Amino acid sequence: MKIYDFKGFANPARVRIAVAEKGLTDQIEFVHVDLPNGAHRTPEFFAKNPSGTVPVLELDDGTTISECTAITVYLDHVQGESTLTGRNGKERAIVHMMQRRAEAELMDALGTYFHHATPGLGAEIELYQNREWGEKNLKRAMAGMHYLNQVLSRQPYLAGESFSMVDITAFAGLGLADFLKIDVPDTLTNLQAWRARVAARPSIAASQA
Ligand SMILES: N[C@@H](CCC(=O)N[C@@H](CS)C(=O)NCC(=O)O)C(=O)O
Repeated sequence: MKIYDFKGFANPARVRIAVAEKGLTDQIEFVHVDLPNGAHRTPEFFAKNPSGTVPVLELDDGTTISECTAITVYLDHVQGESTLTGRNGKERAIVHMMQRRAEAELMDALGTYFHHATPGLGAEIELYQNREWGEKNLKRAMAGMHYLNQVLSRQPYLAGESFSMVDITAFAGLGLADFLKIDVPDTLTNLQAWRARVAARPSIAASQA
């Protein structure tokens, strides 16, 4: 299998953590896509992912799967038990509900702030920017952090009792916040404690190696 990505970027980080969690590192060839130089805006790359984003998983039969959630679902079913995306219908439903919230309220909101209210990927790539929309999304992301903190007041992980892809999404989202020099407020003690616990998982160090 191949994964087209850009090491260190937030969404690629989500899939790299999932790969490490599932013990699949040896089965993947990572292919660097030079986003700042527009390598994801070519006809060849659009054929793999019409959205022009990384990561993209390419299976040995040529099938291409984009969107971190879909990629993680696939990786979670390659071998062994599905540990990241729910073990039964109820768990799967809750994981997907919370995954959507972690994306919309944190990861994607910060991504929109990055693309609209900062230089983003550079003038060649950011052809339309709307600073007000970017700033509005920063407010949304801060509210998202408060929401996640509240969820963590009643359970150890974002989808319940066990670690899941939702924790990966939110952890990578906070990594993007760091990159953007946006602090997690000190008052969000549940989120801070959860972050430290997730950071200690071997998959985090392995995904950054
Ligand atoms: N919803 C997508 C988001 C992917 C995404 O936005 N990736 C960023 C890198 S972190 C990207 O490729 N951006 C390229 C661009 O915006 O031109 C997913 O889950 O994979």
